[in-house]
Amino acid sequence: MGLTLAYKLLSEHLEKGELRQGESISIRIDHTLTQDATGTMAYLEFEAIGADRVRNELALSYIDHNTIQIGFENFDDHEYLRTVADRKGIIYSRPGNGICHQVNLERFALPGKTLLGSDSHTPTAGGIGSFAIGAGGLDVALAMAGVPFQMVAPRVVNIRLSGSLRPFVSAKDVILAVLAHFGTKGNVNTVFEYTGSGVGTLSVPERATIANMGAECGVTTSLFPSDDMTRQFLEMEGRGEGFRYLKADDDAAYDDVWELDLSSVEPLAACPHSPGNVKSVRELEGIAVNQVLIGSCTNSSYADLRKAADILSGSHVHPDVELGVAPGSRDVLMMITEDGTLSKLIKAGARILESACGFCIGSHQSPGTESVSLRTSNRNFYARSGTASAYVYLVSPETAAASAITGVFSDPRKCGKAISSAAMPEHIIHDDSMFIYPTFSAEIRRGPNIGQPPRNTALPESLHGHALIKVEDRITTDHIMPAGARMKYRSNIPEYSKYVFESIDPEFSSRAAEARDKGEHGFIIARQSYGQGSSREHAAICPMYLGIKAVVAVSIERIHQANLANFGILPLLFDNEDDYDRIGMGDELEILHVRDAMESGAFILHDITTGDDIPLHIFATEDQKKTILLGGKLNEVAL
Ligand code: MIC
Ligand code: SF4
Repeated sequence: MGLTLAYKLLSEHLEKGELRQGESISIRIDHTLTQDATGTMAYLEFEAIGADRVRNELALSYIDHNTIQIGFENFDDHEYLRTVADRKGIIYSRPGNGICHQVNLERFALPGKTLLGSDSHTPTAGGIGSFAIGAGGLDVALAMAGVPFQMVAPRVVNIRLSGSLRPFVSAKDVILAVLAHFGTKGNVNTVFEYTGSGVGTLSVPERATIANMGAECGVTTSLFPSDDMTRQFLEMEGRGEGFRYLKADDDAAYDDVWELDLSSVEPLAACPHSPGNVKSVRELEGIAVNQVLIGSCTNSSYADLRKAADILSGSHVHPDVELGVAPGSRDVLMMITEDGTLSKLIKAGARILESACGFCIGSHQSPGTESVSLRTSNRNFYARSGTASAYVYLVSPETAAASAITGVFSDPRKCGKAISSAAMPEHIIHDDSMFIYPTFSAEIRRGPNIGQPPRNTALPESLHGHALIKVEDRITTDHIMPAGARMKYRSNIPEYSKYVFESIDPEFSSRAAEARDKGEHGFIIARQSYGQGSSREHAAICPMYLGIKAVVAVSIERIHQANLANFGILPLLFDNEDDYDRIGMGDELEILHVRDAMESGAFILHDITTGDDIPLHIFATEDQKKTILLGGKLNEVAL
């Protein structure tokens, strides 16, 4: 039986363990990336473990999230990141250079390389054939120090593409079709591997859009083969020497196969408040739209903006609509400037936004009260836009542009315009002058907002406290740790901790801090798919800082589970799902004989309020159990 591409790449990088599905393995990491919002903590951790310089092949630090700079904090963070990069051997991508995943795809990602990034959309590079994984900052810090990355050998699902996309239907619609089929939960420790005759019809940026939003399904990564299309992309980027052909064996065995005929895909939209809530644009036609935003790491390539501009050309944005466009990289901005695409956008009334994450993470362009916002980004979680009452829909650039003109949800196939089919311009601009290469000499600068990564204490032998919050299904890391206006506190844990669960329970933080100060151990009770979405390890660090010792859930998503373990919080799962209903908010809870339970994996949660004993099991590898007992990786690793 032949090998999948995923297992070929894993076996090339295997450092420890047996490459059998479900086994715990460690792999060598070639490339790493961080962005500023997770990067400050990652580099503080890199320093805290005593690392003198990076040991992996290529380490990149991008500034793209906190670029609005209200107050001194963000600029200070950038200065810390710039100087620590210089000192430790990391390439620094200056603010203005673009969104990490888009820039990385254009300038650094290579087929066959492993990439670990402190951002959940790192798998974007799967579009070029990298084995690219999102992780918490501490795991990336360790990878930069040359420590292999621990993961579970995944199941591999084959998404077999045939046919080709019809005009006005785009890669965004393909991944929305994938999301409609696979959903946003239940895909932990899975790789989506794309094969079939349809793959060759998709450009690298289109593949990257599809790989990018695999993150919304919760998969470890998504992977495309490396073929002539990939070679052409790399040659145009002036990086042809990094090309290699890569594909699965013809008789590769997959855990599941799903066939999708690209010509059957129609314009789709993810409706509020989940990327998995997919409907056809046909069903939504006519809904009044107040805002249209084109950009983000999902859809901000040259071709995305070119298609949107072709639709907008000769028309003007509807008076009821605000239209914003954020090119994904400075290179894209220069290309659309050179070929006239930018002036089409400006003439149509678009507000040109910075090449950064911006609106996607709620840093600006928050929609109005109860208004409808159409975005080409990848997440429409509750309140993420900065306006809790708004209705955010995720759509393709084509649907976004068509709707911006009419002021209502519109099917782009009916817009009556002609659009370019060019995935790339004839001539690619690549200007690397906004990268700063390390000299190993800078003095590291730290502003007053930059603290130290907090350490947990070793896990006590018995836990005693209260259910400090009880939450429903699909709690995202945006619910746990808000971004947007609060993101400037990413380097200041005591301050950021004041906002844990802010959008669903603003009293949580003070309640938890009070319990912690009385010496209690806090419990979070959750249902399915807890910790979906981003890689932000702050969703573990800040609860830890507030005294949380255990998350008890029906299921926990991969990156968040690893972050909990990395900071010494117990990830516990109910043996019986229905037991979730037996624990009340505020119940007094206890777990005894923690070390024995760790050994067997079986825990009993005693609910003192009701007298119930609830069976739980730990969701952690043997290595993670050791880490949790020690109170987290910072207490474990010293270089
Ligand atoms: C996101 O899209 O949610 C983010 C902001 O890029 C996060 C990282 C972060 O919280 O800093 C992610 O996707 O991991
Ligand atoms: Fe930035 Fe949005 Fe992409 Fe996250 S999803 S990296 S915030 S553009």
